[in-house]
Amino acid sequence: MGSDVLVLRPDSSGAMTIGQASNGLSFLKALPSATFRLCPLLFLLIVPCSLRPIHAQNPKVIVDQDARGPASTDMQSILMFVQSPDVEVLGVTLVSGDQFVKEQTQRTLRALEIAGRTDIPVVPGAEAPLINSKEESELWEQRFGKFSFKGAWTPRFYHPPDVVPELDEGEPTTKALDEHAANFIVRMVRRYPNEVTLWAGGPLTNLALALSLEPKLASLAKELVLMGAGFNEERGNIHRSNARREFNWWWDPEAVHIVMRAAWKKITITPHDLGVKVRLTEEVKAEIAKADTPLARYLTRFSRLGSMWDEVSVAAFFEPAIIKEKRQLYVNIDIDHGASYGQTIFLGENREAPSWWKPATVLFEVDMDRFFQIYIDLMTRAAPGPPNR
Ligand SMILES: [Ca+2]
Repeated sequence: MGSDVLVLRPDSSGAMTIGQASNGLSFLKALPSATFRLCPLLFLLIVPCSLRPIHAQNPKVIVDQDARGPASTDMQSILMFVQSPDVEVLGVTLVSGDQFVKEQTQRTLRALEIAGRTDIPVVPGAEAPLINSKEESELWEQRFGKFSFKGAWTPRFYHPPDVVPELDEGEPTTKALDEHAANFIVRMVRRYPNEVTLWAGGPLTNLALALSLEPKLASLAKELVLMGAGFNEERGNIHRSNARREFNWWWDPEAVHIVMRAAWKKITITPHDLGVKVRLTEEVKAEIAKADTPLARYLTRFSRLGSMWDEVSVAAFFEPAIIKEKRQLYVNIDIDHGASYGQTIFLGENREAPSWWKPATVLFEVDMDRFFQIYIDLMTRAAPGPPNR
């Protein structure tokens, strides 16, 4: 591994590759089934419902997430999926990251109760990264400086993994599935070969474990869509030294390394760089507050202003036409346990990459107006209820 990292650590040369032209696939060609009926109630008169499914069975999705709650970017992205009548959510699988998985499980169960989607299985997964740890992160900080955010390890709100605080949003009455998330992912992908989109909004530990259990997982899945990685965003991400240390990927770098070398048919990445440009505002919250639904009341009470990292990834999956700028890049992570541990590394499509690096479509700009139409529409709908299966 050491030689890989020495050759590929990108620093300034890596940043230059980002300007190269993309020869990426057309999203509309690549995702013919992702043509969804999303007619925002607020904009019905001016926005045609141009993306309407004519055939089709709804796409099957497993939502793998570090579901901090209540109403974080994590939870709102889950809610966008479960509010959509145009996808079939096979399950919500949870992984420690922004919070520990036991707390996330309770908060996700509660959010799905509020949304009226208790038909969707909630499946807890990895409590800890494969190799990275709170203790190692503290040793790293002693050498290289403090992180501004460390998810569940962040000192200002840290509690042990087994502790589940009282939930302000109410305690759930439903229960999680008695199965590990990695097993659930393997089971679903085997049951529906070539049909399942794995959408990952958190660290990739569950997917790495699933790949270890089923080496054919990547080729059996339809595609991988994820929020993670950091490129040239200037605000330093979770550490002032470098904008390529994005939280999801930093939490479990070895899992990223395993996942990004697997044989996926297609990888789509929404990086930190895009998420920080899209921010929840009081105006958008006010539109949601007009809806008289339990979900709208939950969001009005608990959602916080700020970046919408994960929601953007969901909207771009639902409606690829909102994507205004994307690039084909080889994307990976530095797993050298020194100063560079957990940094995104990348090469342009025309650069020579090691054979195990897979090209990914990386999104850098979306149509913001249309994004908010999609978000508001989904969050103000009545619960779609369980699909007819
Ligand atoms: Ca997340």
